[in-house]
Amino acid sequence: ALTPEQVRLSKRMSLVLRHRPEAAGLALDPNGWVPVAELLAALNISRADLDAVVAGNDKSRFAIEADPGGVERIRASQGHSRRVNVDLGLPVVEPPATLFHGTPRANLESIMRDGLRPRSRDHVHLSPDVATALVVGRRRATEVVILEVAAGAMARAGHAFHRSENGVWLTGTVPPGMLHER
Ligand code: HQG
Repeated sequence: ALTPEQVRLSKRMSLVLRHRPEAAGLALDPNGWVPVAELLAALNISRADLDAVVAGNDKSRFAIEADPGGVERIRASQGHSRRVNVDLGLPVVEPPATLFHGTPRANLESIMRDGLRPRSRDHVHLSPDVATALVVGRRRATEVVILEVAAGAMARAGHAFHRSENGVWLTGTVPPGMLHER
């Protein structure tokens, strides 16, 4: 588990790599990557600090790889704001028949009317299992509902699905007819 200080750093990295790179004086490339050395300098942290947070992260939120020139780069695997305009370049993949979404019960009426919308993010985020969906919903409220999403039917109707490097399912919107409360 991460120390409280490492959790704070992880949240700052999420902010910078998903939502507000400019706040740290950074620019992400079109696929969301930034050179590791630039991130270290911008956040004034050591490589050991970074590696501890990347390796210890409960959801593997960050990915590090070498770019084609051998320079190490890092990005958030999912969760980006639409305003940063990142294309993760993930392939369209066939989803399982059912995916799940955990949300505060207070959202239910609106979701059943309008469907699931990405709001400020790039995609609607869906979970592969109920346990994960519960964790996602409980970030925001104690009373949560689990929605079953007819992902297989959506795919057949032409909706694109992607799976992030850390196993989160991403799609554009979920129409109300493809949802029901579990
Ligand atoms: C709700 C975390 C009313 C939606 C998680 C959610 C995930 C509606 C909230 C990732 C609605 C948006 C994303 C509608 C959607 N009416 N409410 N029509 N459509 N909503 O945070 O899925 O920890 O943008 O149900 O694990 O909660 O950051 O989405 O409650 O993977 O790595 O609007 O964030 O990952 O909230 O979470 P979010 P989310 P990290």
